[in-house]
Formats: sequence, C-alpha cells, structure tokens
Amino acid sequence: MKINKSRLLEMLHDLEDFTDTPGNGVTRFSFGVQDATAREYILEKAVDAGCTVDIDALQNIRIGLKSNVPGKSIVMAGSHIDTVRHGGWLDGIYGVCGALEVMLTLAEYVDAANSGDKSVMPIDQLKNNYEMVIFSEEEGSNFGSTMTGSKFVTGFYKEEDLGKLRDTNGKTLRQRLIELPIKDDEDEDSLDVYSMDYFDSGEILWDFDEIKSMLELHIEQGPVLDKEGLSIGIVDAIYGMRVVEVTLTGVGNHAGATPMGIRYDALCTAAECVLATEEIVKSDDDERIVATIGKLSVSPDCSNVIPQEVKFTVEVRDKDEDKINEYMDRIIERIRQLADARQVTCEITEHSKSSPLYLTKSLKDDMEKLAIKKNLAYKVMDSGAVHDACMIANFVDTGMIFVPSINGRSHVPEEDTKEEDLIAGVQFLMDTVLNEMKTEV
Ligand code: HGY
Ligand code: MN
Ligand code: MN
Repeated sequence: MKINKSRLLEMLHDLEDFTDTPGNGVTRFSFGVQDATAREYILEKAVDAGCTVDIDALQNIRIGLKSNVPGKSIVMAGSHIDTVRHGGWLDGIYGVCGALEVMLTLAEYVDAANSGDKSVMPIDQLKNNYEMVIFSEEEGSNFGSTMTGSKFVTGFYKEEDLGKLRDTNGKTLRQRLIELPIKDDEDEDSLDVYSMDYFDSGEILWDFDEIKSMLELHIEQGPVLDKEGLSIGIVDAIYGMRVVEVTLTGVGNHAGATPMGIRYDALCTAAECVLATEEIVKSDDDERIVATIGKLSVSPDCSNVIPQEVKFTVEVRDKDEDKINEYMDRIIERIRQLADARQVTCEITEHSKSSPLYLTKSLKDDMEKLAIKKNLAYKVMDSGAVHDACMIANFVDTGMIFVPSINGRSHVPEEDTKEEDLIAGVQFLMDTVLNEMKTEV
C-alpha cells in the first residue's frame, strides 16, 4: 500500500503557514488561533474521509478509520501540532501529517474494498482498527511542562494539576481550557476543534487494553542520521528530563546612584548560576548529560534599575534517571551557594519531569526486520528529545521512527528535512502500521 506523496507534501506545506510568526519560524502554541486553524485543517480532511473524531477535555484528539469496529484492538499513530516559539515547520506536525496520510490511504483502501475492487483484499482482513492521535501541549510552551496532554491520558497528571500548571500570565491550565472558543452552533459546517467536556478523570484516562500499539513518527532533531547519510532512525531509548524553576531576589535600586560595592544584583547572581550549571554538566566524563537554562526573565526589566528579581528554568536530561538527579542536585546546591555569597534570596521549585525509558523491544525488533526487508538505510538510536511516546510506552507497545534533520537543527526556523526523507519516513510508518496489523498489502 503506497502513500500519496504529493498529498503528504501539500498538507505539510499548508500547515507550515499556520504560524504567529510568518517568516520567522513556526510559532503555534496550544489553544491559540493557529492551533485552532491547524486543527480545523486536519479535522476537515479526516471528516471528509469518513473518520470519527473524539476530542477529550485536555484537547487531545483521537481520529478513527471509518471501518473501525468495536472489539478490534487499535494500532495508533500520532504526535503533536504545537510548537516552541520560532520553531521549525516539522517538529510534531510531521508525525501528525504522517499519521493522517496513513489514515487517508487506508480510507481509500476501505472504499476500494467496499466497492468490490477485486485488486484489494476485503477490508475485514485488516486485523486491527487504526486511529491517529494529536496530543495537546506537548511542547509545554504555555505551561512549561512538556507532554502535558499525554501525561493526563496516562494518569501521570491528575485533575489537581489543572490548577497547578500556570502560563506566563499566571492563568491556570483549567482557566485556559474553560476559555477555549466554543463552536458557533449557527454555523453548521464549522467543526468542533475543541471539546467543552468537563474534566472527569474517568473520561480522560485511556483504556489501554483496547490499544495494541502506538507509533510516533518524528524528525530526529539532532545530527546523527544526517551526518551518517541514513534515512530512517528506529528509536531505542528516550532520555528523561527534570525541570526546576529558580527565583533569585536581590535589592532593586537606582542604576546610576548605587555604588557597585553595595549592590545585591539578582541578574549578576543568575549569570554566575548559568555558567556554574554549564561547568557542572560539562565535567561529566561520558559527555552525554545535558543541561539548559532556556527561559529567563528579569524584573523590573528596565535599563536604569538594578535587577530586583530573576526567574529562570534549569532542565537536565540524560538516559539515566539517577544521573539526572545527581547532577540536578549538584546544580541546585551550587545555585544556593552563589545566592548566599551575594546575600540574594533563592527559591527553587520542582517544575516537571519525565523518566528515561526504553521503547518496546519486540516492536523495535519488528521495525528493524522491516527496515532490512525494505532495504532502508537505518540505524537504531536514542532520542535526547522527549516525545509523547515516552508516556504512552509505560502502558502499551510503543515505537518511534526518526527521519534526518538537516545539519541536526531543530526548535529553530532553520529546521528542515529533505523531501525524499519526509516521504520515506511516512511510507515506513505505513508499512509498520500494516506490519503491526499483520496485513500484507
Ligand atoms: O523538549 C523536547 O524534547 C520536546 O521537543 N518537547
Ligand atoms: Mn516534538
Ligand atoms: Mn519539540
């Protein structure tokens, strides 16, 4: 069964335009206008293909193939459509588009089978149902916590987290969900892109017994496949991460009238903390662990006022959870020492985390056999980036497919992948879905 290459590329380029920062990367935060527009575009394609649509209270979307029947276990594929600020045109949306292309190809197959086309096998020989999923708020661009939608469907996050997660304006996730635009009932053909379901933990948790496996297709976001000239990555382990939020409070004062010797400058303290963080992780012998201080705000943020308060996030990632905690604890201790030395107060709160994990070995092995059978230039590799797959993998067989990122760039406007690699990745997803269904077509 061959995917429709031109349809895939057309969808990807259409969706690239749904951005708040045209000309400067893709910025499409969950629950914003561009998110709603991208949802509408995808749901229109799905509904036109006769699919079923279910949107849960966290705005995760599950889309079912028209021939799905109760009782058959589900082979699922998907990813996310939200981005970081000034991100790339492929992160997340490529896996969603790939899952949609598989859905549209299967839907065409169902139509052919139902119209008596003898060249295709009867559709009831598809051993499993097929669903695609769009996880909400994977990047955490609103609330700082990655994989928010999948953390709710797996029970990692509970109802109380709706009131704990806050965006940069101080609004909770619950408030943001309640404020989502309600479909205009008068306008019959407008689609529900958000659900007004009230959060009910019973509703939000997935019944994982009905799911056979979940596959996520994604760009690598690193340099490995591109450097080695390979077209497919089969993911083995996904690194874990731990994020803390640091607030340093010094003494604001006049920038001109305050001698250097009597300053308690929160930003100079933060600067020492940033470099100390880098120094600590760079001291690691096997050079695998990474730490990033990517978000920092200064208050009152005026050129002629000595910074009173600085808030920043520290995230540490590695394949080994003990190592993540060992290094994060060392960083926290050093930050406290530096703040004390400058008589600046320091508050550190745990923000979010996810454990490193190995994806399902049997599924990885099946994918590797398939890649060999299809004569693909592939590599089994790890993922430094986190993905919703690492939440779902705790409950069902889960696999990930990577395609190369040119020059290893991602989370930036330069993010890109060659067309032939984009196509090869979706075709491999298609073949893997059918392989999972033990259906030779
Ligand atoms: O941060 C990550 O690894 C992912 O892009 N959300
Ligand atoms: Mn992603
Ligand atoms: Mn990302």
